Amino acid sequence: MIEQSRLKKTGRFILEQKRVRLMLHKHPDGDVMGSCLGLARFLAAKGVDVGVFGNFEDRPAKFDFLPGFEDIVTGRDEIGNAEFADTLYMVVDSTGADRTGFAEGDFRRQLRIDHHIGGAEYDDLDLVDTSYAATTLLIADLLRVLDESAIDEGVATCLYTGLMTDTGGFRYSSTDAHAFRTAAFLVEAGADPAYCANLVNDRRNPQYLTLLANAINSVSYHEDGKVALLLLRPEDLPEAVRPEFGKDEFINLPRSLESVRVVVQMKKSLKDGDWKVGFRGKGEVNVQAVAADLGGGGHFSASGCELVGPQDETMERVLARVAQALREAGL
Ligand SMILES: [Mn+2]
Repeated sequence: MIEQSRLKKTGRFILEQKRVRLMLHKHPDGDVMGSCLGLARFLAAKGVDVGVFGNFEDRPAKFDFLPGFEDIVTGRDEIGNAEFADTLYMVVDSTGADRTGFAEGDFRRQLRIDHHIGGAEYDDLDLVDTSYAATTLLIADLLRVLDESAIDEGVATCLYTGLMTDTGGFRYSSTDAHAFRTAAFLVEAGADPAYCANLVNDRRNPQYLTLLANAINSVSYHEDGKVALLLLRPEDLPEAVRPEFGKDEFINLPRSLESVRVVVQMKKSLKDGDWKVGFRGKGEVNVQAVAADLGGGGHFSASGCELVGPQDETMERVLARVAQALREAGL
């Protein structure tokens, strides 16, 4: 946990800024959406010129109920433009500007608010602490120190949604008393748990079940069933369903099997030979170290990386590193 005095110092610094831009990471999840939109709404009410940048096309529609969703822009016209040189750019819920789709050299003034292991250090005022179950949880602490009464229904909805999604609906090993206490505060401030859960989870189209069936059929088991591997490729889907490829998460499905200690998901990108690889553990195996060795990062029990190479070679490489991690965990 970050001390109140430290939160206050960074918070006051942000409020003093002329212009603040919050940057979503690529493949935005509920935590980064809730963090950026919640913080933006709070700062705007305080008179700060604030905006949210997402330098990519895949805006996840399931978060379209969060206030400010429609105002997200790419930011390409501002980044690197001398006219905006005094902007404070905030890297939120990710390890560095490289995760935002912009290049590190594009910014003069940066600050990072995050709960991931390692990553860039931009400023003494950065707020990075891996003990938070979600970045939205850290931001809730920050905003409560600054002005609790300014957390309106909209801000609370954003922050609650990030907390709910990053804890897997308050089920992951990161879920602690602080997460529940903050959830209770956010509900009192106007967040509606059933509304948020329903809009995030229960608005799928029928193609979803085809994607789900494909994901289940793709599972293979390794290391005596301790590792389950999902192999997701657009070419395995009927043509009509392919546009939906990659929009849903299936990596947690095999996690529910008792024998499975680590889930690996290899998702083929539309560009041939590029793989997005995800790892999930159950609190025993350090999948953060696995991803870090392969050029990625994340958390102890949830991580990912991007690899380039032929399918079989990539799979072998990934499984060998996971097998090593299992041995290191004594499994
Ligand atoms: Mn997060």
